[in-house]
Amino acid sequence: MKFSLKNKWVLITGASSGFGAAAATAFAAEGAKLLLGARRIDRLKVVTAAAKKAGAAAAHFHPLDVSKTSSVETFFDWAKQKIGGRKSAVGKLHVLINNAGGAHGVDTVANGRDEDWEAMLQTNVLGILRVTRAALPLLPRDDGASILNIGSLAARAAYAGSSAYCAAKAGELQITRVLRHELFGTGIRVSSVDPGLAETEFALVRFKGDVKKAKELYAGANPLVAADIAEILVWVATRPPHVNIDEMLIKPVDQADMGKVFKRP
Ligand code: NDP
Ligand code: 8X3
Repeated sequence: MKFSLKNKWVLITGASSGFGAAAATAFAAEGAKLLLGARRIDRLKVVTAAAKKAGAAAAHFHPLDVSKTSSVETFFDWAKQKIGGRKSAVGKLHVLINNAGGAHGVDTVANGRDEDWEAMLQTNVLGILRVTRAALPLLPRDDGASILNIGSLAARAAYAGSSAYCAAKAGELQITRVLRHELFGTGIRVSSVDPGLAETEFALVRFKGDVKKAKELYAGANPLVAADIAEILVWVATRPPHVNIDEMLIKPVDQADMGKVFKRP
């Protein structure tokens, strides 16, 4: 039987835009209770209001920087209070979506910058580890809980100018696989949802705010949109509790590989 998300707590990192914001609305429509984190509070406010409108049983937001352990700890102290207090929060978080992350720059290794490499590994890899460590005590055993990690086609393909991003997403994929071993016998499901080209703020961040370059990447490409991935996240989390979707690769039909996208006139 389909796992119901009604009145279940769902925690989403990177909920201020793109997949995270769309997931907030999609899980809200299932009647879930939402805990949303990211650095841009103004954007989280808007996403939270939209989630309430879409049918969330509850929706709350708090600042979160997954690249800092202290921020993750403060966020989880807040999350536990929202769920009902330190002790009663244990076993009450049914879905954790590790979505915060992204790419910074398109430099080759020869020209790469430490700050870009560090940002990519801090968010896409260490961020998942920090957030999952904090969340694990809250996830119920044998009650359909899910950890959904957002990976990428970049974990499975290579493209010049993407070394640290490919490495980071390969790291995410391996963390997901390791967690499946470590959580063996707990009934906690662990999945990697791995999109290809999707039109979000991803390109704007990658091109460091260059709107023209970001638009060019998507122009004529018929890319995925955030709602496509949000719908899939809901589907994965609502499978019957004995079903684990291990890994899922989703590409636009016009994408053959990383950097190989058919552009329609
Ligand atoms: P967006 O840029 O639209 O969203 C990224 C989200 O991550 C934002 O909410 C941002 O919030 C948050 N974030 C970034 N850094 C941090 C941080 N240090 N702490 C907390 N939150 C952070 O892009 P997407 O929605 O596309 O990206 C979501 C995920 O999907 C990323 O992991 C990305 O790598 C992955 N992905 C994207 C693809 C695409 O083509 N769009 C394809 C495959 C994977 P804020 O800035 O407010 O902190
Ligand atoms: C990004 C995937 O295909 O746009 O995570 O490079 S792709």
